[in-house]
Amino acid sequence: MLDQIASFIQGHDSFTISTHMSPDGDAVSSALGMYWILKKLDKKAVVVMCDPVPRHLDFLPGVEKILSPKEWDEARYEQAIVVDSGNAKRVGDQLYEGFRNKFVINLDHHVDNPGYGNLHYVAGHASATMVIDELRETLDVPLDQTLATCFYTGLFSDTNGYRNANVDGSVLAVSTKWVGAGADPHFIAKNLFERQSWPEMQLLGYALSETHIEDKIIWCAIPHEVFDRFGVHPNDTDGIVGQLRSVDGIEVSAFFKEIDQDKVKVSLRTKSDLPVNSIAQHFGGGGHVKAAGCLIHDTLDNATQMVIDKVREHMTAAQL
Ligand SMILES: [Mn+2]
Repeated sequence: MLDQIASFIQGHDSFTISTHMSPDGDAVSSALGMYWILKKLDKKAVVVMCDPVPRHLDFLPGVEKILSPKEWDEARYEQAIVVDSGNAKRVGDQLYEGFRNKFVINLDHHVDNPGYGNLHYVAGHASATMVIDELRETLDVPLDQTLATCFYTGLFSDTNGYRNANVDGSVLAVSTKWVGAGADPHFIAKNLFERQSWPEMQLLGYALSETHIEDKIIWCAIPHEVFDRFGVHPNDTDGIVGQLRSVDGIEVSAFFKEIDQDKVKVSLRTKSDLPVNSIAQHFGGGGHVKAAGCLIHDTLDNATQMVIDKVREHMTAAQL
């Protein structure tokens, strides 16, 4: 399949690249990695995302070129490449229609990806950037510092700083290759994990004061007005669910953000073997076995209740 995708890319001129809504480190890095590969092949390319890039990713090469849906001139870029998005709708409502009219290449590492699009390559790698690097090799584009920085950032971010269960020798070997090509581990780690703003830290304090723990489940729900009160964008709080999971004895952590009225973004994490992506799928979302999410159109209270009930149900079934 990679060969077919590579020859399709070689045979066409202009591409729009996108990724999932609320883009994280791997989403932005794999989209930019794809962008730089296309540039090296002298293609016309543009990256568009339905939500803004989190502030701590502003060091990535090319991040300033990323467009919002309003800035995107859909007709100018004929083909579409979607990276790191487990299903077609996760590109977001503002982009989904536009992408439906295009030839779509789906490059991903989510095991529950149904294989949407006209061509797809889904490999169960630890990051989408590992998938993009494979495509780079197939296309014979040389690795350089720009690409290596994007690739390393996606992998370091999606493995939570090499702490996830899927970190093995191949993950470290590919990282070593990228460092050899110029990726700077300390610079990337500082940007990813040590750039919380003081308001974000204060919001974390508030979140902890509103956190519940019951039966090895930890969760916290943040109403929309709280983000306004602290002056923090909901996209800049993705670290909180990981902090919650880090509590000793916890199996599942859940973080609920009311991003708009009756629009609740849910993040789920586990450190047990309970596949949280199957819980997210029940609500129309998805993701990885140990990290998944969904968007629920209901009140914050209802969404919280429904998801926590579902988590309990799955934990009981798994005898956790
Ligand atoms: Mn990813």
